[in-house]
Amino acid sequence: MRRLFSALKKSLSSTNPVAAPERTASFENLEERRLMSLTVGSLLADNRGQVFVNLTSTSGTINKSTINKTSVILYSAGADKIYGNTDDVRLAENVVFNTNVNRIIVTTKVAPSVAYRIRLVASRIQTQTGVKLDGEFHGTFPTGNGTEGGDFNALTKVDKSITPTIRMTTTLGSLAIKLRGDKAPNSTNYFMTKSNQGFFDNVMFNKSTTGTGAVLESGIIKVGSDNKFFVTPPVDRNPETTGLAGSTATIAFSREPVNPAVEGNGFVFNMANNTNANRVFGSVTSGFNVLQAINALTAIDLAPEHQFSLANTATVPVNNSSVDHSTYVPFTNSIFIKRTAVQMRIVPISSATKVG
Ligand SMILES: [Ca+2]
Repeated sequence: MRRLFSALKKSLSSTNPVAAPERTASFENLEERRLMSLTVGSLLADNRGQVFVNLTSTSGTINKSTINKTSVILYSAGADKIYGNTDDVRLAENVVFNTNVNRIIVTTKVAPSVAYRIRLVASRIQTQTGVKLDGEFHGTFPTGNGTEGGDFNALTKVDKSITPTIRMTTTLGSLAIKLRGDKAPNSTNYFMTKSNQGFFDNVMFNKSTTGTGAVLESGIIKVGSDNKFFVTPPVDRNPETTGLAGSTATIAFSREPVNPAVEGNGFVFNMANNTNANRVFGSVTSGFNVLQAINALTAIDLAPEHQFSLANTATVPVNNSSVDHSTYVPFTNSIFIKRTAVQMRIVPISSATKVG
């Protein structure tokens, strides 16, 4: 580099007026090419058909109009069950680009736990100065081979491990929960089944306690955009003895207030080291700060305007500290779970691949 620079200096001071600018230009272009890139920085996909693609640009603003259904494409395997050939079927999808964080959000509907293919068309996805996506994917992020161009091609794979990760999106942010199928197989299976059914979508956080025994509960009361809400019927499941401690940032099924011998759909996050051991079936591996933020909100007792059939379910955290039980508007003021789904594994796909 030093030699190149001194050669450049030499040429700049050269008496030849034509040679000097030429050399300067070629030196600058070399530097530019190395620094300017648009890559996929990370990607998250879930088993209900939602994908987050985080783009990284060192080439300035990404051209939002280049991100649409023709540049971001999801496929199913088609009749032959092989991904990556002409038999693949494009999935109906919704593509949104969040310019604040350079994130593409793709949503489609897939049967839970069916793999799907993700393709980003490099020739279309560009920055405002026309730098194209450097998208080649070999299993690690960021993508690319250092030269712009090259489609991103990946396959989602169902996490068949005994400790899958749930991604939970709330109105205040997202978190990841590792389920402990090794210690709590029944509870893990039940939570995954309910997640796959979308049962926890629009379920509010309904109990918020701090200090000794602090928990944040959810899973029981559904809230609708019509501002009505209802307590889901109890299911009376036999508790599982998991042997896992109720330490901070773990998740445990609640016992039903009307019959503490059984469990239902209610679950709590332990916000402190608690004594509810043996009900724990997983732990929060990222985003615990989201739960702490929810638990720090003002919680209001909804009774008596809103009657609940279950005791201890009415202390609801709200997003506005001036709201009280008489001015509370369920969909507007509640903090709720928007979605739970199982995170998929992401693998490169370069040629036709059969997924079992
Ligand atoms: Ca490339």
